[in-house]
Amino acid sequence: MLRPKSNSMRMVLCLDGIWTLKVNNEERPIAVPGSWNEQYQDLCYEEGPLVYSTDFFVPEKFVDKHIRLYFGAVNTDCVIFINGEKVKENHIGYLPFEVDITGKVRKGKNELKVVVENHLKMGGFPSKIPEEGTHTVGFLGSFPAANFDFFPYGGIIRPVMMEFTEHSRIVDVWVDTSESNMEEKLGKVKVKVMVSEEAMGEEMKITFGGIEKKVKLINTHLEEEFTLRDVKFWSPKVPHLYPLKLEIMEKDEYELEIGIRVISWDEKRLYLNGKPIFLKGFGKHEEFPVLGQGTFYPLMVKDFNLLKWINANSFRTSHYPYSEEWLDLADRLGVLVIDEAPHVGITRHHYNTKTQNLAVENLKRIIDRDKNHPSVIMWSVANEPESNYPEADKFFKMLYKTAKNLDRTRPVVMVSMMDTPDERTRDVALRHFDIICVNRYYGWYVHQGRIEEGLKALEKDLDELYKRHKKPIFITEFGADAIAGFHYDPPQMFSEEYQAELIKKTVELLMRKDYIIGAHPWAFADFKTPQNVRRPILNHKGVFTRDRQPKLSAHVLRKLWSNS
Ligand code: BDP
Repeated sequence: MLRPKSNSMRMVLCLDGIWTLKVNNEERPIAVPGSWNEQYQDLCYEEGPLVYSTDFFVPEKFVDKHIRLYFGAVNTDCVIFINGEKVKENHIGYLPFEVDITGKVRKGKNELKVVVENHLKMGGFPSKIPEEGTHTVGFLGSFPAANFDFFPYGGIIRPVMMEFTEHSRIVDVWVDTSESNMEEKLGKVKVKVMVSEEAMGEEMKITFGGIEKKVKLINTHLEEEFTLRDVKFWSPKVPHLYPLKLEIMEKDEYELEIGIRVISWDEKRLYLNGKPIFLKGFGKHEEFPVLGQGTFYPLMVKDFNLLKWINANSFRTSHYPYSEEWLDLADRLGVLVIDEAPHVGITRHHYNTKTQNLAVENLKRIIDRDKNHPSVIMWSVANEPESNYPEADKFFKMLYKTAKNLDRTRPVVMVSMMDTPDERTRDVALRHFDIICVNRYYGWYVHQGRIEEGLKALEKDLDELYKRHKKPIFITEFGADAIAGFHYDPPQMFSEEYQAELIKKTVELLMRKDYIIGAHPWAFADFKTPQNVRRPILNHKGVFTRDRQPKLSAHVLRKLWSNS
C-alpha cells in the first residue's frame, strides 16, 4: 500500500486537527492524532467505544476522482462511517489501513465518523493478562490489566488523510536491491509495480539512477530491472538515497527514495553490504506525555538526534510498528531498524486458528508498509511470547514462513525470553528463526544487586545458547531501572550508578563474543506503564528520562560506542 502523497497528479487532504469526541452523549474536543487517555483525566482508563467525528469539504472537481481514505493507525478496533454509511472495520492497532470511498463523498460538506474501542482481550490484541497468570512475572494485578509493560493508549493515534487521484493509478511498488554486487560496485535493482485495472493500455515511465524505461501497460503487475554502475551503497555512514520515479503519463506519478544495500548473515555474523555490523542501539517506545502514542514529529527529530549523539546505529520498534515517518528519518540519517509486529503479550490463549490468522494478516501488513525502507534490516514477529508451549511451534513457524515468503532479503526474528538454561521454560519456536534474539535481565530481575554474579551467569547462558542454535545471537534487551537523580556509592539498584555499571559491563562482555551481533540496552527513554508495584508511574529503565534528558548511563554508552 502506498502512503498518500501530494504531487502534480495527486491531491492529499490532511484531516488532522481538533475533532469531536462523544462520551456518554456529551461532546468534547479531541486532538487527532493523539490518544484520549492523557487529554482528559476521566478518560485515562477508558476503553471505549468512543465516537470521533469531523467534517471535511470536497470541491466539485474532485468528487468523481478515485478517493482513498487513509488512517496511519487507530488503536485498536474501529468502524468507519462516511455520511452515515459504514465503509470499513479495522481490528489491529499501529498499522495503516485504507478505505476506498470512491463515489461515497459529495460536493461540499461531508461527515466522517470513527467509533473506536481499545479493549484488552485475553488471547487477542492488545493482550489482557490471563486470570491464571502469565509467563511475564510481575504483571498480575496490574491496572489496566495489559499483558505487556507499557500503557495501553487508545484513539486515532496517527495522521488521517484523504487522497484524490485519477482512476488510472499506481497502486503499489516493491523494490529489491539484494542482488547487488559490492565488489563490482554494481547496483541491481528490481522494481515491481502494481497499477489499477483502469491503467491498462496506458504508458508507464520508470526513472531510476538516470535510466528511463517506458512500458505499455498490458497487465496490472509489471517488473523491471535496473543495473547501476559505481553505486553508492546505503549504510549508516553513507545513507545515500536514489530517487525512483513512476509515471503513468498524464494520469499519475509517485516518487520514492531508494537505498541500495544488501543484508546477509551466516552462523555467527550479520553483514551489511558484505561487511560485519554490530548493532548498537535500543529498544524504545513511541510515546510521550499528553500525546500518549500520538504521532509527534519533534519527538522523532529529538530521538534521532540523541541516537546520533550517543553513537548508536540502530533501534527496535518495540513492541509495535511506529509511525512511518520514523523510517523515513532512519533512511535519511542512516539508522538501522528492527521492525517489530504488534504482537506483544502473546500467551497460550493466542495459539488458535483465529488469532494465528490475525497475526499473519498483521505481519503481511507491516511488511507491505515498510518493505521499501532501506533502514529496515529485520522483521521481528513478536516480543516475549509464551513460547515454551508446544502449540507455539506451529504458530511461530507459520509467522516465520509468512514473512519469508514475502521477503527473503531480510532476516526474520522473534524476540524470546523463554529460551533459558532451565529446560522447563525452554522456547520451542525460536529455532525456526534466522537470528536468535533474546532479552536478558541478569543483575536486575535475577542476581538482584549483584552485577558481577549476573554477568557470569549471562556469559554461561549465552555460550550454551550459541552451542544449541549455532546462529548469530542478538541481545535485544538488558538493563536496570534508574530513577533520575537517585545516586548511590557503591552502586545500588535504582541509582544512576547501578544502571550505568550494569550497562557498561554487559556491553563490554557482549562486544567480546564473536557470535553476538548486537546489544540493545532496554530502554532508550523512560515510559509510562500500567500501575503495579514494580513501576513508580514509569518504567525507569530509560537511558534518557521520559523528557529526553541523559542519565549517567547515557554518557557511559556514548563513550563506549564512540570507537566501535
Ligand atoms: C521485557 C519486556 C519489556 C519490558 C522489560 C522490563 O520486553 O517490554 O518493559 O522487560 O521489564 O520483558 O523493563
